[in-house]
Amino acid sequence: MNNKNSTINKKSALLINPPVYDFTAFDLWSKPLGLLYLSSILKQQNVEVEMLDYMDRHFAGSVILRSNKVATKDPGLDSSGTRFPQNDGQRYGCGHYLKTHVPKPAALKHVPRHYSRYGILKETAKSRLRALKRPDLIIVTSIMTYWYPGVIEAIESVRNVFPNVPVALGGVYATLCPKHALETAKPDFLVQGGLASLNEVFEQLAIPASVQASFACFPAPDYTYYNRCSYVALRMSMGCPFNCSYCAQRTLCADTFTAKTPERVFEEIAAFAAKGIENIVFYDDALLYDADKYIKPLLRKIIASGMKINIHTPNGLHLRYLDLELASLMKKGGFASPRFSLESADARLQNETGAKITNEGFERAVAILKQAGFKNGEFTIYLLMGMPGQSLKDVEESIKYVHSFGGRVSLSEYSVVPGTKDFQRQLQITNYELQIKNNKTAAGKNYERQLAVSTNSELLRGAKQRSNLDFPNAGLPRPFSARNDGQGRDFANEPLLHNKSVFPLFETKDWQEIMRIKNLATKLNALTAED
Ligand code: B12
Ligand code: SF4
Repeated sequence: MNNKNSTINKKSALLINPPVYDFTAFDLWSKPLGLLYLSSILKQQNVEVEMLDYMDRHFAGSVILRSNKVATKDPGLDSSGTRFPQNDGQRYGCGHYLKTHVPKPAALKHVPRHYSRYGILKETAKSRLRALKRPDLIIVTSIMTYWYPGVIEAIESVRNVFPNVPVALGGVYATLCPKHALETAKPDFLVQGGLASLNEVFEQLAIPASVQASFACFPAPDYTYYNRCSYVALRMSMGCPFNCSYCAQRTLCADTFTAKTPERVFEEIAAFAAKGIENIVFYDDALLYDADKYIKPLLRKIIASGMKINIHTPNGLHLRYLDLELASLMKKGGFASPRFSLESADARLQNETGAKITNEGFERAVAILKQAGFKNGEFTIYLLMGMPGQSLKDVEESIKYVHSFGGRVSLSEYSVVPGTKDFQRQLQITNYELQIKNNKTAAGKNYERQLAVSTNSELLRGAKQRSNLDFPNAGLPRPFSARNDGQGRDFANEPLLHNKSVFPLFETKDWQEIMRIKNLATKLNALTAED
């Protein structure tokens, strides 16, 4: 085949990371990693690829949308070759997005907070799109389910500029809410799950079906689209051996744990470090799993190479896999402020939600961290707030507990995520409540017993014992307690209600108490840092 023909026949794809609609958004090392892997895979198959990332914080200052021709430039440099500082005032490359206040959608009217659109402006995006050549396929990703308004906006914009080009939608929202996504965002086709289900995309782009799509064989993610890159996110592995009641990783990553070899991941990191990237961010669900085989050899290589990088783990690490050798390697290898998951210091909640850790395990791990050289305040512990059956008192006690061991606390507000055990339970409760509502005679004394039977959930029985509120309201998501209540508050069919800021399991009267507890965590963190 001559070169001219191969260029003419070359297929092209346009990748889109939509803007975000939310109460709050901050770039805590957030990149559309699925798309960036997909970009490398498509380029390997000789597909011409362009990308528009609405959430690129440094996009506004860029002169042209990067094309493949200039895409190999150092991501630490701007288009004129000037090196930019690795962050814009925030530590380790994190920072604020461009933000525009917008009206709250009906389903969120009851939440007393501003609602905003984050990301590059619609007009800027449109003019960038117009500067591109018509692709053969448009590939849109989606991250949080409750960010779907951005997906709708992106698909509408891209269809305006490129009518009749097929649009494929994938990612977390598409995988967890496929029916909603098909009906609401209306892509031409939807891809659920990881890259193992890429057949339809490959078909559109005339890629042979034989292409291997196991994560272990993925190339490095493609960061060539970014004029400035203050950090690089990647993964060593996909999957996790646990199956916690609030987590959808089994639905997203299938039931397998797959990892790249340490050699391969080291090469990826070394290549980024050579381009001036100082902050490496792991998105793994279980980065420390099977440590002797994966993370330990990787860290040994990083240490031996002498490269100076900071390693970040915004997705909490497993405390149970820590041993002294691993903690020492983490310290020497550049873990800046490792984040671990405890979620709650309440043994019963730990057990009921998946038993990934116990307090004994936590205390053992903290002792190891300290032995390895991590001081008080140099490690962060995630706690969940608002789990079913969890009272605010539980949260307060957990904060004090973590602090007493020298850990900084990062509070994560609980939300019900589709594709999880908690979501299924919630659905059962909601359906049961509806029955009660429609059949008043079933209410009353039988309610509690029937509820427990219908959900078969230890968790809910625990809710009654622990909460200060009167059952049956305790542990039940008030805003969701009736489906289709005329205000769109239907958590099963309205992903906006999966937003963590909705505080699904607390009543509005608790807001002040919630703020007090958040402030307590902040105050204790400041004290921990001074220790
Ligand atoms: C890393 C991570 C984060 C990072 C940032 C992620 C980001 N990019 O912005 C941080 C730590 C900041 C974060 C925060 C939170 N997260 Co989070 N996070 C994850 C995690 C572990 C990985 C997501 C990811 O990027 N994966 C990497 C890429 C490679 O995978 P991917 O995007 O799914 O793409 C794959 C395929 O779908 C495909 N693909 C992607 N797009 C497309 C498009 C097409 C067309 C095709 C063909 C294929 C394709 O390619 C990829 C390769 O297989 C997931 C769990 C998980 N295992 O997925 C939770 C997850 C997404 N997070 C979740 C939650 C709950 C949160 C928090 C709310 C936690 C909290 N209470 O504070 C916050 C919310 C932050 C906010 N601003 O609102 C939930 C989802 C909630 C929801 N309703 O959607 C998840 C699923 C975890 C869970 N609990 O089950 N998170
Ligand atoms: S251990 Fe973490 S990643 Fe694994 S299932 Fe539980 S919450 Fe999800």
